[in-house]
Amino acid sequence: MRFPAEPFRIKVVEPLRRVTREEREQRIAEAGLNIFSVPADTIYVDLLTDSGTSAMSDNQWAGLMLGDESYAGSKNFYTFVETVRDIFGYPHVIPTHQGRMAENLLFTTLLKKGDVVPNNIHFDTTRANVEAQQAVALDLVVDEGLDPTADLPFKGNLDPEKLDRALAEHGPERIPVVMLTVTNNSGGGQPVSIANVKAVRKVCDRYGVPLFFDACRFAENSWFVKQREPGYQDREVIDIAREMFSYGDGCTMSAKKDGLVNIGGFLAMKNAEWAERITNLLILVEGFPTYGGLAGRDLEAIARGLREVLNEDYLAFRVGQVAHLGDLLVQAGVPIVKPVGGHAVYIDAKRMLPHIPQSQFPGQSLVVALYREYGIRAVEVGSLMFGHKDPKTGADVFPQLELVRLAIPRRVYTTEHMRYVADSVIQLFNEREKLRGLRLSYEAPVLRHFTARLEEIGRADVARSTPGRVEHSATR
Ligand code: P71
Repeated sequence: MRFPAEPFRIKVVEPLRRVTREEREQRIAEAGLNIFSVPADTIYVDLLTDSGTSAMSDNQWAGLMLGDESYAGSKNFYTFVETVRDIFGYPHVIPTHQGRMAENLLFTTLLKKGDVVPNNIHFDTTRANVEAQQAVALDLVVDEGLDPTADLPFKGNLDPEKLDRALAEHGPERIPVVMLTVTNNSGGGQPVSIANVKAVRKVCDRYGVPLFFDACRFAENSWFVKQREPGYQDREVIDIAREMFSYGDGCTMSAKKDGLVNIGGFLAMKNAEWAERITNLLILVEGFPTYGGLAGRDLEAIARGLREVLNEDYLAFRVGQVAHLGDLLVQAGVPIVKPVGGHAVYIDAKRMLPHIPQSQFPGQSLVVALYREYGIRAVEVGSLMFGHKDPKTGADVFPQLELVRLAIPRRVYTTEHMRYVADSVIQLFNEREKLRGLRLSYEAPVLRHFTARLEEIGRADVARSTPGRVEHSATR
């Protein structure tokens, strides 16, 4: 598939250190086969996350120099508020240092014990912040959103019938807010259609419940609407975003994604009384309302990033680059989640490595091999991240999906980097029977994937023993 070439040129470069396979072998062993514990400067292509890893533009860097670091009333705050109001349409804008603080402030203010929050699929931090209030996080994505092989345009949609049933069952008094994550990260970066937003809004109205967006990847979602939803082909992406947000009452935002910055976030909403309560809390935990845990220069960079991310040449390249990586893998027969999402390609490790049972972490085995052989960092989204012991029986419970996510930072890697990643994954795919299962040697009681240590069962040197292996000179 062809897609537009990079709509930017490179003015500043960040050299990558050459690391030998032997060093990587040692590093990953020292890390207990946990990719979170590997030093980032030993990685060639880092696809751990698209969050906070964007390259800023010259325009954003210039904005940093215009940072007004006054404690109160920084001019950058006013530019930031004006920009958020213009795109999102919500009058009350509250800056935070990143997305999860926006979630924390919202849920601390709205939720009480036993409440229920529906969402298409809660991202981990959103779920954790709901549960921290002893409330229940309900995932109500359409059924096809959980099928990695269903090649459909809007697999991020929230099922309005499931939402209706949840509201009828729990009662609107126990559901203070309905959330919609755009794009749906935990479901593979899949978009939500405007028709679905409207349908969800209708159900919310029937019960008098407000609707909030988890808006991290709103520009990528709006781009998919333009590409895929009938009636939107001739609309500007910014207008699609404005229309989408017009059906909501507010949003939480991690600007580390579609804000094109390395740190920052915000809350925006219509309800003045909520905004006042949240602002009082903000002063306690983040700072004065005109900076909210950020420097003035950060607010300027976010304001500029929010405009740049809606540039359609940028979006065509961005979403096209991610799709291109997916296409290269599909052509070689590598099983991935389809269609490719906006910010990442998800490899289906269950189908790629059927000889490794889920109890032996096939996804993590692939993650380890990608780093050791090729210097690529991916992240497991499967049995290591979500597997747990049943509290009653003590039996192992594994998630339905066993995925490896290749998240692409924005404007950071070239298409040649994508080819390198594709070649590497394909090489491992062709040698897949050599990958071995893993077992845990240490696990923490919660969020174990961040600190777990593992070891290989029946260790086999995959690529080193293979004659004719492609040498990637960049990392040798
Ligand atoms: C991602 C992240 C960042 C991350 C978070 C936790 C562990 C590893 C990496 C963050 C999101 C997100 C959505 C939909 C809220 C947040 C939190 N995603 N909603 O995908 O995807 O934002 O990081 O600014 O607090 O790698 P925050």
